[in-house]
Amino acid sequence: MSNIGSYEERCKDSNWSIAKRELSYKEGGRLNIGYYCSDRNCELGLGNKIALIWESFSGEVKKYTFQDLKIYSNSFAHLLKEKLGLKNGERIVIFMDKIPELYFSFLGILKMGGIVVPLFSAFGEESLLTRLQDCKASAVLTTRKLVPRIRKIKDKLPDLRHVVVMSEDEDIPVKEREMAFSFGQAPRIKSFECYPSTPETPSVLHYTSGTTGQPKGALHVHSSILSQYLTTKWVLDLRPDDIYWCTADPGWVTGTSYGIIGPWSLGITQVVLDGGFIPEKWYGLIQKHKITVWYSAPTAIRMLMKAGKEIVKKYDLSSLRHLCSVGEPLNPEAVIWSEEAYGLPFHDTWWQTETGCILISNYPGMEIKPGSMGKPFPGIKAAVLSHDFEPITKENKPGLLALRPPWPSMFRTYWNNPTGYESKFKNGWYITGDRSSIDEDGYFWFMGRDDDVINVAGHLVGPFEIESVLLEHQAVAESAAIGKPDPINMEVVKAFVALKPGFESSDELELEIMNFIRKKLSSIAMPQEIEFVDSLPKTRSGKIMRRVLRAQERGEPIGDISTLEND
Ligand code: 6R9
Repeated sequence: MSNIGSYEERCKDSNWSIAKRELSYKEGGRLNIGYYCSDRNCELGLGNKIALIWESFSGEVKKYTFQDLKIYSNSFAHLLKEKLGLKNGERIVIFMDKIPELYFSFLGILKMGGIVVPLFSAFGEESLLTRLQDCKASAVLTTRKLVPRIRKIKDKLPDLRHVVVMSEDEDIPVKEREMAFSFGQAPRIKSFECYPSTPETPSVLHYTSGTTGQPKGALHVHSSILSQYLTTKWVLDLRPDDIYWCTADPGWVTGTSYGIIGPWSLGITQVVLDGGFIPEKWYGLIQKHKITVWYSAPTAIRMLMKAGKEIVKKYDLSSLRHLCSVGEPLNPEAVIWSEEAYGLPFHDTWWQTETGCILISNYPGMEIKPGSMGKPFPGIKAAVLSHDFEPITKENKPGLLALRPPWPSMFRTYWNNPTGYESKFKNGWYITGDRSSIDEDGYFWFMGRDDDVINVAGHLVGPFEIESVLLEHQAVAESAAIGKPDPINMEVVKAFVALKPGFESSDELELEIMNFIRKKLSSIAMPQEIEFVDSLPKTRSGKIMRRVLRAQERGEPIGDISTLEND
């Protein structure tokens, strides 16, 4: 049993003041995530402790202490504030692979009071443009490899004053509004006066996809650290001597809440692997760095299952103590398999970009029901609601998964979209967009999404974003994008396309359109299949009924189509 108390005990006395106390936060005082994750650990005597073990895909390893984290994040804070003149509240985008600079700059931006906007390094120009335009970013921090994508759209971004290009050497050729930055060559700033942020000062803006419109920026504030700290401690069960590995990329919320803020607010050593998925590489990483706690995602687990149990035996994985998963439904087979293969089950956790922290989970020590998301975090009230937003009290009856706000890491708004934000609340509940049921023991079971958002390997993709880019292709007259079930990735994107007169469907055209999306949006948003159709099912008001296409695709009943235009 762990040292964190049982779920039942915690439910009796849980409240966020425990996190405040443990972080020595005094009501009304300053609260800066950047300070807590680096300087405070040094003040607590952890300066020489390893904060980050970074490994490149080719196997190069670099280690950084909390003292390094403090100094390098200071260097970034200094650069942004003193050299570039950026002010608190400005949106500063990080567009990098998982290199050390990403982690240092994340803390540096928070230290100088900026709002961090992490963007996934696989994003193409259109994905970048919509997000950068929406948040009116003042600066982008990127690398030599990725800067060409920013250059392509720079002219459409009048608010973008600075593009900082990470480089080993500051002497590289740069273009207008650009500068090169090498944290190795930069002055070592021993102390930096952090921006006096309070709990409600904006911190991180994470873009996430919805059914309608372009991606929405969920705005978080500095007090999120209270939730991230306590959930990391109690659900991920991190202890001082742990070596922790979160496989998520900080372009997505798991990679910031639990790949930066959670572990470092606890002064924990974490491993980052900059590279894709290869089972040998992953097992080798666990063996080499003696990883103890591993936070991953169902798609990765399914891929490891596919690679088989034989390969597991070639590695010493005995350092592992606790495993958790997030992002998609964790199928019961995966829980059972991991118990057989690693001697430990994966503990499913549920949460969202908007919630900022884990809210439902298989708490350590609690009996795992394979296939269930577990129970609400101590102190969190969750329910399943009917379509008139009243709690369903009957056991095992599916409804809308809802939560009773507030908690510290709850998002505060959607950037530029207060109406979209307000529409997420009904009768005092936050409506998650997921469907769930609750069993006789209070365990929550995920039933699917209640909207059209597509979940590709744990990454949410908005159909509207794909459809908008499809329409930019010269051959496309109409389009619809849906999620098609996939044995490994949970879902992949399938697009239905009606062509303009004069264009003929062909395999070449299918490939051309797929690549068009990959380049403009990302490989995640790229349709794996395109079906050419004469027309698309629409409501009388002209809205495409993705629901009908999805039901057809899955061989499910189509439901009420009384509003269908072409019936
Ligand atoms: C953290 C994160 C959130 C959506 C969420 C749901 C799906 C996440 C899940 C899960 C089933 C789980 N999701 N965890 N579905 N079981 N344990 O993933 O945030 O990218 O915003 O996605 O992902 O549909 O609503 P985000």
